[in-house]
Amino acid sequence: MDYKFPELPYSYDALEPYIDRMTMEIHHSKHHKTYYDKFLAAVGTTEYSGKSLEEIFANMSRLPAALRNHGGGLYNHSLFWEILSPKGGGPAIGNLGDAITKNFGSMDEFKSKFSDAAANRFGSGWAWLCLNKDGKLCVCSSPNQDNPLMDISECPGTPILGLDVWEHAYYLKYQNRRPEYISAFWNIVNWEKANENFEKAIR
Ligand code: MN3
Repeated sequence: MDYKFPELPYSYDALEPYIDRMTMEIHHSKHHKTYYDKFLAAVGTTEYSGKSLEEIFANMSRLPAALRNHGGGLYNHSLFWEILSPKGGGPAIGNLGDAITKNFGSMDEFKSKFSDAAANRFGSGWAWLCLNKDGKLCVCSSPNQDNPLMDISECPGTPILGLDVWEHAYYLKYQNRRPEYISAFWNIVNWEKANENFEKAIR
């Protein structure tokens, strides 16, 4: 397969004022691009060259750390850009909205749980909404560029929504105020895309 470095589905300034233009430009064109380049270099030396990221993640425990860090960085950011939108925000929609209410009690309960996972992740990492193998939604966080698709994950599942809580994702605008960045995130969540991810995951 061809590994793809995706264009953003909106302009660098489209998520203002919640995420500023300079953060988006550096995050996408430098950080994400570097994960992509280093992933290509790392995967090229293994038998996994050409395999899907999902297949690589399923065998992560047997593979070099460069694939974990850069493959994770490639996948996680590609998902992240898609679940953000300048037209986002509001409550979850469709079957995902129903499943959130069923699993967490209410949209507010879910948001609070997810926000806590994002705020309490020590150091760099991600917060996730996943569908686990029992068909239930769950919230968790992972360190560095790990994700729930990796066989080493403490919260295995299929990611529906992910939030980058590395400082590079928010420091220029929010400095040490990670909770402000997390609460701004809810204004730009692309629930249409998240619902698509959910529909694919439950199939
Ligand atoms: Mn990042």
